[in-house]
Amino acid sequence: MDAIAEIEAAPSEAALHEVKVKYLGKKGLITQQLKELSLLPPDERRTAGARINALKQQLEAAIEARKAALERTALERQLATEGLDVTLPGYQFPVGGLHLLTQVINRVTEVFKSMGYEVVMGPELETDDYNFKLLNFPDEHPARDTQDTFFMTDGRLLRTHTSPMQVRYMQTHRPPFKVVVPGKVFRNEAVDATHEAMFHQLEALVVGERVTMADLKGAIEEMAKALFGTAARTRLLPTYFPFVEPGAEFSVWWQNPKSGKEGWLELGGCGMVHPNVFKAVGYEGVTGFAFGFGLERLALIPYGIPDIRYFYNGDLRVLRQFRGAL
Ligand code: YSA
Repeated sequence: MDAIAEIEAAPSEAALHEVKVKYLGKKGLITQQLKELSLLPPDERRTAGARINALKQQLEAAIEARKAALERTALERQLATEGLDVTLPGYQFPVGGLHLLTQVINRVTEVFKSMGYEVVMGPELETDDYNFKLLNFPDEHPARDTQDTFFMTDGRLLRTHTSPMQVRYMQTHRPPFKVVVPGKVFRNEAVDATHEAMFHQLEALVVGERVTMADLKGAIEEMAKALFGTAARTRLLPTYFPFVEPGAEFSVWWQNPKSGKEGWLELGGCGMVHPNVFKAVGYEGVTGFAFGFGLERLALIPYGIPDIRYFYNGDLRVLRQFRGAL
């Protein structure tokens, strides 16, 4: 069999390689002939050299062509066995979604951003000073009992509210400003349908010259209208927090268009920043208001969720209902 026929008959890439070595390898027939050229008389050497080189090129081209043909056949065989059947039914990839609380937090912070508030975050592990003392809860103050929490051995604690960020923010900024702080808070709580040991609050703080209680009421009213519609109403009832004077709890009148249920939804606390808090951060000649409320509370009633624990037990049957709720 001549060389070209051998190449064209090579059944695999390995066999083709063997033929290539046989003719063009270091000890191959063609290589050998090229080496032996020097033994020929000079006048024969040139024609013999040209002939052998032409043959070499012919073999190289034949090898390339056979290699391409073998690759094509292998690919065709692979496609025939592994081919994609586009008529087969596909399967659906699971699609995730934002947790209802994440949606609520995003929505509420968007509302405040649209009213010109800056959004900041604070540490969840706090010192007693920020969580209590600088907020006018001295040691042994009875109001500390309303916010028991979890303590580290070094005296730090899991913050019981987002209010410590009022002090942290004021220590590093000069008024006037408007700021909100969403985040996780913790309490040593007997967990039930409306109380969790970990929940979320949103704090708002506005400080400037001549900020009044009317501004506080207006801010709460604006937030309620943006969240619950223009018919929403709000009310303040006097109450006590050490870091405000006067202090109030605030509620929003809400109506569920689906169930027709309505009522006062008590959201959180508010008031005018206490002079002792301003003294602790070295502010003079300004006034301010603050409020803070539970974000679970905000989501619980309007969405008809009967138990706060549903937010955290990871039951997909609950979570799926609120994919893209807002
Ligand atoms: C008051 C005055 C200000 O100027 C600023 C902020 C505040 C709020 C204050 N820091 C505070 O934490 N008040 S609070 O103890 O009454 O909690 C506020 C809200 O958090 C409650 O109205 C409720 O909506 C929610 N909350 C409290 N304990 C909870 C809870 N939500 C779920 N589980 C719990 N265990």
